[in-house]
Amino acid sequence: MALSRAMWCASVALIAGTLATPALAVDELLLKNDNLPVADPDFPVSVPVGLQFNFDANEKVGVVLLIPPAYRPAKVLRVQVLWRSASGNTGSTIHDNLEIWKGRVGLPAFVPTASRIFDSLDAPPDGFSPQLIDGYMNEYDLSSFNVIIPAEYDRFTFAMTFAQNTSAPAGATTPIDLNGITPARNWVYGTIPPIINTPQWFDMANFQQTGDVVMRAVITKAIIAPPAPVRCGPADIANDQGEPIINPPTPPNPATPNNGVTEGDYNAFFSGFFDAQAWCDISDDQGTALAPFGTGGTGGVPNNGVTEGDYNLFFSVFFNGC
Ligand SMILES: [Ca+2]
Ligand SMILES: [Ca+2]
Ligand SMILES: [Ca+2]
Repeated sequence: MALSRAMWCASVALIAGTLATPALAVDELLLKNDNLPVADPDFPVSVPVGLQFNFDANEKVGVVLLIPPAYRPAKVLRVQVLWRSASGNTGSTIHDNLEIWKGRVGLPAFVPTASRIFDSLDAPPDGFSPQLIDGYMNEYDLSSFNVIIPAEYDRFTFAMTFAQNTSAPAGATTPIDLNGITPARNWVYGTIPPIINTPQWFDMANFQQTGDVVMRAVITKAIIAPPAPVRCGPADIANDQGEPIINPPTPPNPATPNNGVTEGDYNAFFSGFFDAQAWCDISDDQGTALAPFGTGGTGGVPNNGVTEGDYNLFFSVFFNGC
């Protein structure tokens, strides 16, 4: 276990390289605890860092990142891991996985409670393990995985699991900055045999670590689609004021109630049927209801928009109500 070992810390001036600033889109925000400059993943990182801790296989290192209110709920677009040895040129290593937890890991438990919402090994279609290149800010694109931190969480945890032991300073590790450590932002998951033999999260600030781990994330404010309207049957196409709730030309007033199949649905159907408006498309051409109420449009039966099939279905179910 790394925490029980004699620890050392060294500041190393690293190989010279360009420190460019990568462009962030206007709606993106870089989150970090460390005070090192923004680093372009395409160039070696050339600023001094600390090398501390030897991690063991299956241990995790994690950083807790705070989400400004304007970015909640947050979508995690990319994550970054600085990876460094003293020489900065030991090549690349593949470790086990990357994880995102909503909330803050560790004890005492932070409210709302942390739970893991992303594991790169489970990422579709085949999962992945991160390859880390010594001397670089390694960046991983998570934007296609829809990793959303719900609005009630003001922080999340980005963690990585080691596949094998690290061996700084000769080997690379996750380095730290040189201006002190922020409590409850840097965590390691492991054991301290023989005292604590079940893995758990430990706050590195309590274990002589002197800097913040240089692991970061780029977020944007998540766009949460409004929930699909609740409909009680195929004829329930509008709210009680006749504002369409399926394929609406404009979003219906959310304050207007929808009490199932009413006059509002009748009015909406006749206001749109003869113009073939999309909210009247409730069945396939044979009058079989579309999902979620039927299997319309499957089995080779076409659905050419608003046709006689929709008319027939609407009146076959309208007077039944819901
Ligand atoms: Ca710091
Ligand atoms: Ca209705
Ligand atoms: Ca139709």
